[in-house]
Amino acid sequence: MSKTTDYDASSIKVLEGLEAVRVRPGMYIGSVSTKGLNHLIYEIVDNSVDEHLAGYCSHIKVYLEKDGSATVTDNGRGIPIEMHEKGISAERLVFTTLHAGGKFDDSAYKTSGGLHGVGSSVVNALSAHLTVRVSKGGHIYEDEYERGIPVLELEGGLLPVVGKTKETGTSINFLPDGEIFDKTWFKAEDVKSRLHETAYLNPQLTIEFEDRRGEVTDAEVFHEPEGIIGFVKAMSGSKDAVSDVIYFKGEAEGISVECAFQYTNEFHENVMGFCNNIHNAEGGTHITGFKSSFTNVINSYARELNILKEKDQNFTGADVRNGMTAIVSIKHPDPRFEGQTKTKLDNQDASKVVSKITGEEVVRFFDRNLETLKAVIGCAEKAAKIRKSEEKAKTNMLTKQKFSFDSNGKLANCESRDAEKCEIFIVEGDSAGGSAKTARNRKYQAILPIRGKILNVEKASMDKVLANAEIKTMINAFGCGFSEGYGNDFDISKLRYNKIIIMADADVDGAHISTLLLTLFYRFMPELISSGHVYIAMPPLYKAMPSKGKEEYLYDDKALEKYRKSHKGPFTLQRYKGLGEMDAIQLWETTLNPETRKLKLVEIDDNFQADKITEMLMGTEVLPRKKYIYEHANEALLDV
Ligand code: TSJ
Repeated sequence: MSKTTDYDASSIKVLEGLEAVRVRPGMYIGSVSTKGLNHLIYEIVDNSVDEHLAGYCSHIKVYLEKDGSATVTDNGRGIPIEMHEKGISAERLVFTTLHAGGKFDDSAYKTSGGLHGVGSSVVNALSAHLTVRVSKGGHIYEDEYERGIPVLELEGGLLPVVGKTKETGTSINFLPDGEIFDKTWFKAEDVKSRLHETAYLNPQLTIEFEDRRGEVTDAEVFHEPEGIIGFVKAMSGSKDAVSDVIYFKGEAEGISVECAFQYTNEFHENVMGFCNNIHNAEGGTHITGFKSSFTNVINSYARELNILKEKDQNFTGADVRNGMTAIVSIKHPDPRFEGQTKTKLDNQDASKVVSKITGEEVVRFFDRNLETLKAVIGCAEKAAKIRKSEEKAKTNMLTKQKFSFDSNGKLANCESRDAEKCEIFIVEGDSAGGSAKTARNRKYQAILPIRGKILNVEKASMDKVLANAEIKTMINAFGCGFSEGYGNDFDISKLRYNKIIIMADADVDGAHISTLLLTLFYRFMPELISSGHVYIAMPPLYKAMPSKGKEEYLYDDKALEKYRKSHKGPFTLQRYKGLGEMDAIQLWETTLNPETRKLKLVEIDDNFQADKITEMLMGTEVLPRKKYIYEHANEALLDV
């Protein structure tokens, strides 16, 4: 084979690879929602973080530009530009070959891990336009792509020089492709939060952020020399601290482990796992190693100190972690992932190593800090006491529930037991609930009407939560139980419905009800959200009825504006004040029928941020909530 044919063959392969990304973007970046869009930035930034971990980069800049593009710049060595074996520059290979990211990378710990760490070629394939600037050896080189395909013809495979510089580094500017993404507006809050997280995990790194899209530029610098200690402090926030932040690290079998934790007077635990600086939303072996070892250590101390008597049962893991915020961050040379979203660490050696180091280091600390130990055991005792009284309440409630459940008959269940095909609609108001029961497909669609506002679980005590009729019915209907600090009885495999759809009016009250329900799910059944089972129905605001032609449902004011512009001739406009105003047929067409309805998947971009925001929006403190609401008043109400 001649050299040219070789090149042609490889370039065809490249096109096929990038095309696969464009056909199924979700496979590579999770989704084409705002979450997937933001993910493009993280994919690019992670490359610069790799360069930092290799020891060559101290600054990263991330700019959201006025034209909707994003620019990521680092002061590393600059992507290699020299000719590679196939007569194509190394830089081109990076941007056109799937999984090429690690090829030139000699650092032991690449950040890329799991489903999402597939790199720069994916971003390139999903960008309408991408420009690369590499500064090295006194020159600035440039290359360009459109939808993943190189724009420039290279002379002998060499990149054009566009300027001179004394610096080195890489700069990427990319514009996400509107043909691929639902919306192409990066969400600055989410991007900032993730960059901040990256700064905590890389204490020597400085990350500059600028949102240049508004009238005034929003600029922030993230530099967290305290590392994960600072991260835990931020997670604990203003909560009443029971202990200082405790920190330890260690290394074994080529795996390095770093942990920081703190206790506060709160009834939640928040333990976050990271592997090679990537957040593991579904946890995994490092987390189980940490938890099991920690539980053992606390129980042996409690026995030794005679706080647990011979007849007493051990504290449960959840008791021991009552009030704990913790980060477990490991570096693993060969991470494997499993789980619904491939974010659950699966390496068995990680569990062993983390467990061993945690055991040794926690004992070393508590041996020298008895007061802290006693305070921590105090938190566990409090939790155990509440757990025991609630176990009683729960047994009572579940036995009672079995009776009231069938007799009060509020839930109109579906006939099928095939969870994959079943849906449950949680409907605001008895009247909409009634119409929905008539309109639904009874085989696969269950309807649960709820009256008015449900209890705000963020403010209520556990026994109040469990006594609430609406909440009981939901827990019972979903079939998976619930989890809270005091024992995890939640089992997602028992879920009876593939989709849980919140159906509330498109007004302030409706949004409030949605928020209350989401708070309930987030606190007591978080896996429902993280594994993508929770949706919000988007009922239309208007129906346009032209004197000639077909009726049309319009879902927001933008759609109405468009309709007014494009529609010729007179039409009557009906405005829906609420779901209760629709008859069964309209309700079926607009909100129930899977063919025509609009649903919004509820996603949580960042656990840390979600936890903070939930607490702020639904908790007892009023001032921070006011501030947040003022600052976000112009955003879409349901854009969770
Ligand atoms: F991947 C990417 F193109 F998206 C990207 C890569 C984006 C950004 C913003 C930065 C980078 C990047 C890559 N920054 N630094 C590097 N470094 C290298 O690729 C590099 C340079 C030199 C050597 C060497 O062995 O000399 C090795 C590597 C991996």
